[in-house]
Amino acid sequence: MKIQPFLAVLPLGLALSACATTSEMAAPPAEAPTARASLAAGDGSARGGATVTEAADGLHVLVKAQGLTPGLHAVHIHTTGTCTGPDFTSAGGHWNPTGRQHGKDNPQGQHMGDMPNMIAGSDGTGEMEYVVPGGKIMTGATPLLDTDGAAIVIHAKADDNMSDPAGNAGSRVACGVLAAG
Ligand SMILES: [Cu+2]
Repeated sequence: MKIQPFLAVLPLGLALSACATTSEMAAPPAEAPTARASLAAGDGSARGGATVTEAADGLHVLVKAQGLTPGLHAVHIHTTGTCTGPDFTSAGGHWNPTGRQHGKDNPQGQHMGDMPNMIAGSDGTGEMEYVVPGGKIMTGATPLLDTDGAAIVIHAKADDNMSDPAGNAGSRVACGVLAAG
C-alpha cells in the first residue's frame, strides 16, 4: 500500500523534467552577462565609457573615450574596482589572475587585463575593441567581477606590450569602475 503512491509520483517527475527541458530548448538564449564602466579623469570630468560582454570566446571589451590627448594610449583592465583620483592608483595593477607577466610581446605574458593601445584622434576621441580569451564576468575560476571588482584604466602614454608590470604606459588619465549589468 505504501509503494503505490511512490510509483505514481515517479512518472510524474519524469514528465515534469522532460517538459522543462523542452521549454529550455525552445526559449531564446539568455541575455549575455555584461559589465559597464563610466570613465572619468582625475578631476572628475567625463572621459567616455566601456562595455564588457561575455561570449563563448571570452570577454568582448569595447571602450569609447573622449577628452584624450591625440595619439596612442594604453588601455587595461585593472584588478581593483576602485577609482580614486587624481592618480587612480586605487585600481591596483593589471587584472592578472593567471600570474603572468605584462605584455603580449613578452614571452612570459600576458595579463588577462592587457589590451591593445587606443588611438585618440585630433578631436580627442578614440575607440578600442578587444576580446579577452576565456574571460568570464561572474563565473569560472577567474571571474572579472571578483570580490574587489575591476576597473578600466586609460594611460597617458602607449603600452610597449613588453615591460613588466605595466608596459611603461605612464600615468593613469582616466578610470572607470566596472559594474554588472
Ligand atoms: Cu593600466
